[in-house]
Amino acid sequence: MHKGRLKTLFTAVAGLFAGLLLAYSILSQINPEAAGGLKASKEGVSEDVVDAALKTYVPPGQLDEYYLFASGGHSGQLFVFGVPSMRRIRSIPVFNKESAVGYGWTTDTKEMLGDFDWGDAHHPALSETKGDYDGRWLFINDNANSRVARVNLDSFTTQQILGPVPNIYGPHGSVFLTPNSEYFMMASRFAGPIPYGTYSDIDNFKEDYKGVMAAIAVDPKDGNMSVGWELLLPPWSYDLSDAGKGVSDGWCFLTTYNTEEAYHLLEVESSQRERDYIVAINWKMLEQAAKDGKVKDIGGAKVIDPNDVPGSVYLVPCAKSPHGVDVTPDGKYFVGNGKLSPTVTVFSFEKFMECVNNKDFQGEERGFPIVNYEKTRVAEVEVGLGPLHTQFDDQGNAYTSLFVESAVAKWSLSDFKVSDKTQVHYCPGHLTAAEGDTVNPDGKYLVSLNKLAKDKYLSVGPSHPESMQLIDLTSSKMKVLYDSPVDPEPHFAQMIKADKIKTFEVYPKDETIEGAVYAKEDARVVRDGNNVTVYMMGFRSRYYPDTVEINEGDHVTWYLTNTDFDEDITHGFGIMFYDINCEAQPGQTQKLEFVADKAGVYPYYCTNFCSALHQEMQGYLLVKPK
Ligand code: CUK
Ligand code: CUA
Repeated sequence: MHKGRLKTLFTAVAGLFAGLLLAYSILSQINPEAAGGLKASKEGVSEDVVDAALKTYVPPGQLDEYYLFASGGHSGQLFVFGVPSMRRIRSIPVFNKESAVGYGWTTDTKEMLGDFDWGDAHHPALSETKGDYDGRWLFINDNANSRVARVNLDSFTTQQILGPVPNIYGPHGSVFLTPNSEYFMMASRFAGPIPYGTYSDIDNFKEDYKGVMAAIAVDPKDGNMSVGWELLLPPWSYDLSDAGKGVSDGWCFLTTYNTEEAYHLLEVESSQRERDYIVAINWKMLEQAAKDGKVKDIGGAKVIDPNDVPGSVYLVPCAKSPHGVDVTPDGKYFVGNGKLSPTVTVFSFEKFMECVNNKDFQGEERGFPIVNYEKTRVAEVEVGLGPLHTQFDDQGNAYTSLFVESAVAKWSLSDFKVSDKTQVHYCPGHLTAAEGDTVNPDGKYLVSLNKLAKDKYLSVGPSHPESMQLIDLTSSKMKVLYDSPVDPEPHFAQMIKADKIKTFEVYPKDETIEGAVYAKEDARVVRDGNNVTVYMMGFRSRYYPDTVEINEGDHVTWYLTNTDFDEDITHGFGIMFYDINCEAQPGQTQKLEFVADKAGVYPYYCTNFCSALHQEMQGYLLVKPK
């Protein structure tokens, strides 16, 4: 276009814009609501609804303020939402196969998943530096197969699965990190004979079945997980727990139920006692003991018998079959959520240490001193029925989920009184506040993870989705802003300020990557006996090579490099009838392996819509019969 005409066009557009701006400002002076439009056009809609809409609506072109990472329970995956819009942005496969991205088909991910096609992902935990989320990694446990995974937050992909971690049957009491991500802990739900595979009659439960807590070491450079050491515990059940911080750094706190040590009819038998315990563990002392070699090898792990390290484990009585335990942002208190008692019990760490130092004990159980309850406890907050978990805001308030009452209770850490309660629909398990388990919570938002949705969404048959509700924390009264349905089944979530996460856009070109091909001249098929290696390149909108001829019975290794170094240009790759499928993100190289056990002609094609000629991105695998 001619320069002069461009200038005229520009002036015209600028003029139009200025005119609009003027009209807008005049209009807003006459009637400030007219500019917003919403109030004017939605007659009969209450102020509350308008307020909720304005607080949650993120217009096109704008981004959410927080990431919400919710576990997918027995779907094995992790869901990523934006807050406040509650839009689901992504699902990240972790313990499940996911054909959308070929997770569980590529060589790497197949190896990571190992013997299991599913997992039960419960408790995501973001990595921390000085007790604050640092946005680097997310760790999550698999209750079903005693594993744990690391998701790297620069690519939102699972990069490591560790396990089964030795000796832990069902690590429900995980994942929670120490303040500098030195370790995260995993504690067992089921007591069992160790190591795995050991047989012992169920009547030997009290003697032969063990509870175990593992300390998983995290490499500060790359997040690599390894089993540090383990601690033997009584055959009780441990629930999601927390690490000390600030004044209580160096300790961690596990809640227990079934201190009755029942192994039949748990529903009745494990609910006999008025109080179970919070188990207080000096992990720094145990770390030292492990360094000093006070360990036995059991199942390939370094296992510490707490009898060999006196002063490392204490019991704090807590009512009744407590569920989660949570440490306040300043680390001064740890709070036990009563589950079968309508209370949250608040314990002072300072008082706990006084009891420990003065040996102020009220007995012992299984060789562990029980600290003086009356002295350690500072409050029993009457929150309501079925308290399960607690999170915190930036104003000195705590929020406790009430499963039985279908509510969230807000209470104060200064006077330990309930100041507000809001109904949620229905039956919340966990809740998560913005950075609400760090040393520096943001307040602002709380998400209640409700187990039942019932009538809240269009019906989809007898089983309904789970429901997450966004709650506004910016005023003294909590307000439910938004309902978001979600697939089974979030157990816990973490909410992190969006700008803490730094993603990359394309995989960098790197000639040292196994099998990578960056030029079409280098794309090739190499035969060595009956081993065939395909070095394939995908580039809009073609595969190089687009026919591959092999023989029936060949062992095939197939590399695919996506050489579109352009944000969001992902190519897929599926071979018909061979159950082969993956994707290669921009710049990425993937590896697939299979045996060509069927002769015939098998089209392959790009599964991921990548350009106007995406449909042309295809080829043929020709398998000659023997
Ligand atoms: S546990 Cu507490 S409600 Cu698996 Cu975290 Cu579910
Ligand atoms: Cu490449 Cu579609």
